[in-house]
Amino acid sequence: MLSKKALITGITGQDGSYLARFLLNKNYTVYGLIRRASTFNTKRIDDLHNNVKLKKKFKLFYGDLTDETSINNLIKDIQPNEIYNLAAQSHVKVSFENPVYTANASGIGTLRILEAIRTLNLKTKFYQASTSEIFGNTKPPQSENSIMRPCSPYGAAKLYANEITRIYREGFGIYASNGILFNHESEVRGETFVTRKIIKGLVRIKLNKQKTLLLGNLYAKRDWGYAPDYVEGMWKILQQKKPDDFVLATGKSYTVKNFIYKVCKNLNMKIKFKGKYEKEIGYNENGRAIIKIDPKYYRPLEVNSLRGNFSKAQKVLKWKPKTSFSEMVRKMVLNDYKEEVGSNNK
Ligand code: NAP
Ligand code: F7E
Repeated sequence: MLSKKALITGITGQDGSYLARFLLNKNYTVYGLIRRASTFNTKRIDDLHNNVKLKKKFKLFYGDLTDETSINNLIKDIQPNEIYNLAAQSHVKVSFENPVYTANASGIGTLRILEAIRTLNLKTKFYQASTSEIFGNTKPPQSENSIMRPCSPYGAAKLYANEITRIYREGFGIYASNGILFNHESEVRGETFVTRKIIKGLVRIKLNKQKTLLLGNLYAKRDWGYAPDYVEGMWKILQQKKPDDFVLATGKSYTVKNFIYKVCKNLNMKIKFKGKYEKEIGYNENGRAIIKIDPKYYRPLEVNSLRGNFSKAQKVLKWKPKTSFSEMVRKMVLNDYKEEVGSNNK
């Protein structure tokens, strides 16, 4: 049987790197769109890129979601069976500082791909990386039918992308689906997202490589799942007879503070918080201040509580998260511990 062709935008990111592996295991030929940067940005996929056995199955091309020409040419040349649009300016706090770029890349970038599929008259199936951020402060649990009222330029750009995907599906008959994914983390999560930042920081404090960890809002609640489980869900979404939108989540949520306690437990560290608001401080067993609040990490508008209802995905896709919260934290802590100890021995 002929191998299917998948194009992944955002292949250098957390999800892209897991999805590429998942699809290669399913015998796809994987094409990845990467941005030109002044330093290497392919760390998460270098093992695939440098594997001579994968030369014909794994190919990377330069392009950018803000550049129509590169998108059109790539899609025209590859004529992929499936496109997974994972590329985005994906940091919520940064989107308040770069709102126009975020709208261009994370919002209109999606339209550029859909327009290429439409004008080239292709039968390509399209997956859009939508997000729980589109719900804003709608009361949990949030599902596909919940009110969508984002609280950040990122959420607004992603809501545009979510809706333009639905509109091209309903208006032009394009096979286009949204995966509305709640937060998902892993050993290769970007280090500026709160889970990885907490783990890296506390591991380094444990190893006496760092004195304090500076954080923002400790009381936001998130529904944190494990990224490798979620990329399987993305693929399942595109294997349905009819295109549709699906929430992928765990149905459980924890505060940022709960996350800190969990990490400390894994590291055999004690932590006790005292004080309120910006004066809240986390002390270790020796009474040393190891966590402090820096208001620069507060957002102009916060999404307070996210917890997803994934019953549609469970029923239709037969998808559910496999990895528990505890197991995910354990894996992430172990990985960063090894990484930090390893860097000492270099
Ligand atoms: P990530 O690690 O931040 O990766 C983002 C990817 O997008 C990177 O490969 C990045 O390239 C690429 N990119 C950024 N701007 C681009 C542009 N203008 N043109 C082309 N590529 C560009 O994100 P992730 O966590 O893997 O998430 C994947 C997707 O799911 C994103 O769209 C995100 O918004 C969405 N999402 C994520 C979560 C989550 O919890 N992880 C939840 C819901 C939705 P560089 O490597 O060059 O920076
Ligand atoms: O923040 C609070 C922060 O940046 C989580 C992206 O993948 O998931 C992600 O967006 C919470 C927020 O993720 C710090 O205020 C406290 O309430 O890890 P985060 P996010 O904003 O939920 C969604 C689903 C996406 O789609 C996005 O692409 O943690 N928080 N202190 C902090 N957050 C950060 N980053 N840094 C802090 O120091």
